[in-house]
Amino acid sequence: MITLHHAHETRSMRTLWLLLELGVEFHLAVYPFDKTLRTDGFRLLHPAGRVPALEIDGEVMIESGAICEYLCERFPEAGLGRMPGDLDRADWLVWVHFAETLTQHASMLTLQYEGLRPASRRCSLTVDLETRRLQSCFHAVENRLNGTMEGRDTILTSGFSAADIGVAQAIYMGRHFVRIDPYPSLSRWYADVTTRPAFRASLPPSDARIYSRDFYGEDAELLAG
Ligand SMILES: N[C@@H](CCC(=O)N[C@@H](CS)C(=O)NCC(=O)O)C(=O)O
Repeated sequence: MITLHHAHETRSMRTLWLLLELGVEFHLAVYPFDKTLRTDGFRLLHPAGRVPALEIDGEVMIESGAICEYLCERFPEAGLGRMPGDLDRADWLVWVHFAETLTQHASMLTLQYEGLRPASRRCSLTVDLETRRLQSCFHAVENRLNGTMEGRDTILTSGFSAADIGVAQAIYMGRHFVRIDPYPSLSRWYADVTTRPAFRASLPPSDARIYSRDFYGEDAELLAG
């Protein structure tokens, strides 16, 4: 049995969404996003006390990018990967892993706004820099979706894949800090992929959210003048 060790609205949401799209049977172990992840028991699963961790085929895997590659290779019939030899293989790898570039900024901003208490512990320089770096990543996704004459409906030319899952889940986190409306192609694509039943099923129950606000960016917008 596959077991996903998960905390709502974190990177493990991307593994959950992928497992649901793959249509495989799995057990979901949900943890609060707090010091529980740093206990000795949890560190047996993830040595650095992070999520996701995935028990599969007698192994415990960490790193959402590696897990994504493994799952797509393990269940190729779902067509969410692009195997060696596929014309979109290089782009698939690039965008599956670009999700992590996006997420590191969203994750730092989540820490600043939701992890640090009281708010006076926040660092305005970090908030400003990370907001700008996240904006650059949103630009990159916008340009990717505009990259052909007619534009793209999915990250890859060849259609929906795990690259859409990774990048869209990173945007799900990042849009709490940078508005997506100024990016028309990104907004259209995000609205489309997030109608998928598997995305909907990966969302947290309303009482288990880690984001207490829908948007935190006013503070950064004020800082930027
Ligand atoms: N590169 C890793 C990062 C894992 C990671 O940092 N996960 C965050 C959640 S988004 C976490 O568990 N943080 C807990 C902590 O930092 O204490 C991956 O992609 O799996």
